[in-house]
Amino acid sequence: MQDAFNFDAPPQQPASADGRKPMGDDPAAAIQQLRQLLERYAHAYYVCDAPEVPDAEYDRLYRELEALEAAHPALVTDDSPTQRIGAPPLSAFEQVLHRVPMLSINNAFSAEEVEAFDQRCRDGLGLSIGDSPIDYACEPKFDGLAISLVYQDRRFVQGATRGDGTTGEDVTLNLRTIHSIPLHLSAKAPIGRFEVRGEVLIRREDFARLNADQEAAGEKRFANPRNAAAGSLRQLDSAITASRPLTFFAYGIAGLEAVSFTDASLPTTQSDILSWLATLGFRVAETRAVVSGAPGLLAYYDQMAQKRPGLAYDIDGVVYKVNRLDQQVRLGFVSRAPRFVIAHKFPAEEALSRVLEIAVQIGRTGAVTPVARLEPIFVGGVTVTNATLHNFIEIARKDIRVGDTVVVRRAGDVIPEVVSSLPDRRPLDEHGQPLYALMRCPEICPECGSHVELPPDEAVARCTGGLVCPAQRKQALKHYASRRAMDIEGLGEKVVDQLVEAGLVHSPADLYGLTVSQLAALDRFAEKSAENLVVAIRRSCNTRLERLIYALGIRNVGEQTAKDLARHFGSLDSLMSADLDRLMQVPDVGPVVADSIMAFFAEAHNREVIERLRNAGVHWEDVALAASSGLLNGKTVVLTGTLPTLTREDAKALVEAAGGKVAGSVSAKTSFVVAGDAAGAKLEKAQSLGIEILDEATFLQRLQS
Ligand code: 9MJ
Repeated sequence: MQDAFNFDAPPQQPASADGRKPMGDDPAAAIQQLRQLLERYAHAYYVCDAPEVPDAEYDRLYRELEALEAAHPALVTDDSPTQRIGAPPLSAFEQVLHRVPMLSINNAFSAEEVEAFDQRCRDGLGLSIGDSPIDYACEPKFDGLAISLVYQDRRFVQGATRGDGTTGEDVTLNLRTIHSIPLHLSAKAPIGRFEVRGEVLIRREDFARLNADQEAAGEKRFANPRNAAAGSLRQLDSAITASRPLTFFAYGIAGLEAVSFTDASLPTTQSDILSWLATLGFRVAETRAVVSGAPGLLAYYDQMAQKRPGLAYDIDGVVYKVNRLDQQVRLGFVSRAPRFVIAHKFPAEEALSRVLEIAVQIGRTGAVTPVARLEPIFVGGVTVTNATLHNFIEIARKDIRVGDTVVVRRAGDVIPEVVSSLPDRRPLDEHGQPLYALMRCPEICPECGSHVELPPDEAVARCTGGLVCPAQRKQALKHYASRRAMDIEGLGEKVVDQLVEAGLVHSPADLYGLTVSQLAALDRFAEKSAENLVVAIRRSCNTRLERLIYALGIRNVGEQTAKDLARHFGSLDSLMSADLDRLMQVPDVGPVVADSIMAFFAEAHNREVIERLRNAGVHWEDVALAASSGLLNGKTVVLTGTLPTLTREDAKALVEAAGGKVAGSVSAKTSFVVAGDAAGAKLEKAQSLGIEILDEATFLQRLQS
């Protein structure tokens, strides 16, 4: 159990903290009370997803029950919560003959087939055009294993798999370990024998955890939740089943006609049955609905297709059932399938194909991704010819090679992926050896020739050619121009796309050669915005070292690290020539960051980009060097108006880097004022106090002096 719990639990009685009455010397009554409490908490946790008490409280009561049962073995019954941990292993499963066969249901794959189903039901019920539409109960189609649970006088006595529909396997001991299967039913349930039908499955988050645990234990991962559920239910050792996070959803009953109801009448519709099962303590689909006619069915299908990715469990379609049970009886069966039910399947999410080639793709951020080129395959509702293999560790783990027959998965709008390979269909050479070797991660980026690095403990390899790699060009330029980097106003995502696509810009240095007429020739570019952009680009020529370092887009070097590096090294040249030891002297720079910096400057491409920026007139060193000189130690500076190239933030940083302080208002203590356009009251005050006033150019000169 996990820790989130609901504090709205019913008020507790004063008798004890958990509301139990003292039982004196009556162990049977004490056991009974403990079981009831534990069942209530387990129901809240496993069926309602709304825990009433913290796990520790459940565990405490559970241990108390265990101790009492150990002291009084005669009082142990097989419906006690302590019996969910599994029984001694079986040598084989017994066969079970289903008293009421577990029928298969027909499938529909299109709206036309659903409309035809509705028409068949109408015909079967003798309804004509003027008659009302049929009401249908709609449910998700769980992608698990069909199970039948027999309750005799409210106690769970036998559970079986569907098998061939007539005979299944007795998996009672395994099913007993599933917390969402009630071991006995409340007094609301009828006396006598009836069956609850439903599906055993593993929820997605439980599946992810299960596979992580499998991996940690060095065991094989399961291909999907359905396989994991099937494997778990087929264990002869129910202790193994008990360790698996299985869930049961109920969707029907069988044999109810034969039972006697004490305080309730028989349900008359499928939707009543589901509500009734919920009151008996079973989990039923939250997303069920009653709809009218074929349009209602199709609307429900669309709704569920939308909801599907967000559901806690896998579904492979929806199920439509004529809601009224009397109408179901009138419709009857045709060749082992009920006429009143149909499953409307989602397009299959998995299909087989063959790997023709494995290509390497470089993502916008430099991630090196192997991609399988496939024989075209229709899966998830579209034809797929490429599927991701994620990374080279995954390729090795799944052992996927060229020529292999593979399972391809396309779930919803998610990128298609290769899930697994069928090794026995692998093409072999004349010596029985695989025709193709396992593909390894390339050392050189196929797009730009830069080195590919695979940081230790990381699955994803990356091209180090950020600024020069065509695959990363747009992303690198967007970052270069961004506000916290070179701050080139007007050079946003769309403009970068246009510039790259028009072949005008390959690397950041190309920006500085752009002309107004080149820009104005681009789509949706007015003369004025072209002029503004050229001015903004020119302005960025005059920058600070830390901004440039950040703008280079070195992996693992964010804004703060860029600042730290600028302060520590003072010039780009000394940063570029620093070794690992020197880099790691910078506060907060560890081996990973230091490695990224070394790898970046080791690339000739990257050094060339920097050289080209210098040649294009971008400068950073001088200002930076002067700024760290302590020239303004003890000085107070006031900034006012709009400066021609520096932002307020930059100017402040320069003053501070040189040891000065920036004040918000002018006073006799002000050392000097830096004034730009539209400077107002502060400028006047400085003039009246006779304080020195500098423009930006003089201010920068002074820093460099
Ligand atoms: C599933 N698989 O979710 C039925 N099912 O009803 C639902 N299967 C079914 N109903 C009658 N929701 C036979 C099978």
